[in-house]
Amino acid sequence: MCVMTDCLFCRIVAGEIPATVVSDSDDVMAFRDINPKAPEHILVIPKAHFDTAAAMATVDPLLAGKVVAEAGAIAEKLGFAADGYRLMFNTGANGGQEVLHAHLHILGGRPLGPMLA
Ligand code: D5M
Repeated sequence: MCVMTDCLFCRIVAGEIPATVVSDSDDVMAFRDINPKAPEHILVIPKAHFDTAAAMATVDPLLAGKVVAEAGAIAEKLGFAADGYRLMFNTGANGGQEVLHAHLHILGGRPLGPMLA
């Protein structure tokens, strides 16, 4: 379980900050991005705190797999999987990571082109 009281996403996990929750299980949670870059923009996070996706996958590869699998399940559930979507883990400063709690962006609902700017 998440213990980082100064982490924004840990506080969402703890219910201290509201979010538009899309799915919630014992160890993985998904909610809508507050600043959507596409018609469908959802963040899938491990409830336990890891700074980065790589740290999560190193310590708990099963959990990392659950995060990715949940992204696919959400895309199916919300009906945009067939048209395709993008999964993205921003990492560190050059990767544009603003929240230092591993999170998988799901972007969908429109053509995204070859790469996001
Ligand atoms: O992405 C961090 C993302 O987190 C960014 O797209 C905005 C989103 N964000 C920030 N605060 C919130 C809250 N309170 N709810 C939902 N989404 C939020 P990064 O990859 O770190 O740049």
